Amino acid sequence: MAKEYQNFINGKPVPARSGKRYENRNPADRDDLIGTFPSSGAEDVADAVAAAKAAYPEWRSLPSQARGDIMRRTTEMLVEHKEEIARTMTREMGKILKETRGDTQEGIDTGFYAAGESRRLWGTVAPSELRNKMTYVTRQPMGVWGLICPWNFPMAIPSWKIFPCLTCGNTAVIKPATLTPATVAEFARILQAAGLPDGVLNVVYGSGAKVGEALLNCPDVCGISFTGSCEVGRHIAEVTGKELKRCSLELGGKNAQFVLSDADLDLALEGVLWGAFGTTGQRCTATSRLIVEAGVYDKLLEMIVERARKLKVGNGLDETVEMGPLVSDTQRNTVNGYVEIGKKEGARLVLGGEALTGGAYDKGFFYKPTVFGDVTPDMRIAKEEIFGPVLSVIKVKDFEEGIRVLNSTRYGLSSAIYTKNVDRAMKAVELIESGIVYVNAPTIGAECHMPFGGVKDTGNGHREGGWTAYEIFSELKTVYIDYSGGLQRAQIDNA
Ligand code: UN1
Repeated sequence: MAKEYQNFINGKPVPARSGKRYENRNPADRDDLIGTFPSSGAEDVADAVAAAKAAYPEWRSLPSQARGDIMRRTTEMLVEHKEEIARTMTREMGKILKETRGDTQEGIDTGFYAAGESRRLWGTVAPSELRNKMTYVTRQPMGVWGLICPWNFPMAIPSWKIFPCLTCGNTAVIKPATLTPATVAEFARILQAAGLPDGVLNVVYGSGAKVGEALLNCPDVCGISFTGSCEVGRHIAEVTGKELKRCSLELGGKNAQFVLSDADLDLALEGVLWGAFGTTGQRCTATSRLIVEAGVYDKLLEMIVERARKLKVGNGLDETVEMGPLVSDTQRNTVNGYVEIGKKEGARLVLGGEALTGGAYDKGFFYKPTVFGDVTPDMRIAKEEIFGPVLSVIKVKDFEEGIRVLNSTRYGLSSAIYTKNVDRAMKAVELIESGIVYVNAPTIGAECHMPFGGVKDTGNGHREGGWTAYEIFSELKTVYIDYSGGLQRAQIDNA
């Protein structure tokens, strides 16, 4: 019998009001049914928001350290349950166990960081321009947040949103991705077991069109935190813009690793293999372009093909597998569509370029590690996000051209430069247009205590991760205290 998951509203499991459910299956093995989940709608969102709204006054009145203690206890339990969470995540998302353990670890790190940060929700004290008067800034919670999550990091990304959002004193309704709902169920169960009061976090399962849209349009929701596609992000920005609500967006990427001729090529090779084929290329930070200086282009391309063709693809639960399936058939069709586009555009397909089928592969959505050589910057496979194991390799004549090509997409999330020349490395850090830059390290692998996000169409200027996440989920209040006993008029009496 498949497990029947329920929404989690006001601390209780509840079915969708419509009674509708959907199945979630393992993308590596469609015979493996993870469970059935509620297909919720606007009425379920309304219930969840009402619960979050009712829980808000008490939750916000707790000292932030008391909230932080709950985050710490939650995190200790995540540590205990790390292995089973990773296994569930591999079953529902497809990425290999090593990576789902890493994803869970990212949630753990974010949780411990939140516990510490609950003691550091600092403001600023400034001298007043008048005598016998002081002024300072304090951080305030905002209300009920809507948290909308993608499927590629089923624990880490919900944790980036939940921990700072709740630590700041807000309550929330979270919509997990429809393709990876089980991990968040476990997260919510643990939060409750760690002492989170009912209604502070509510989970509503269902589609973006129904649940996401209802959250977005709910007048009692004060802000939306969204990670996903540019298209949906733009829509969220429009609605929240019109309603004057806060929204924080983490959108697409077309990340490049730029290798100069003086680089350690073995190191660059390890970096690009991990960046391009880790998570089957389904990270917003994935290395989708490799830009190589002409002098080492042929050599590096050959090294990549040699190694990538040997990557073991399969069910991520097998510890020897190096790359799992794509998350869904739709995703596989999208990836394959881009491969066809690349071929038509005249790029040279040097590896893969098709679904991996036959035997056990027929049970899942597998795709061969794929490499295109001789890609030019104007091709769609050099500009658009693919979200799959497809690497576009571009030859450039020198450093200046490489930087120009690197910056020539609409996105700007994560970039890497490989060189032993410190001057070049520093110049690249200065010139690269992206929110994250790595020197001699791949484009994936951001650390949870540092700001995470991008420039241009990758987002709207907010940074999740680190202390900056706490700026997203809180409002500033400026306080003036006059202890002069008389009326003092700023701008008039301060001569
Ligand atoms: C994402 O793909 O949306 O930096 C997040 C990384 C991970 C997070 C990726 N720590 O690759």
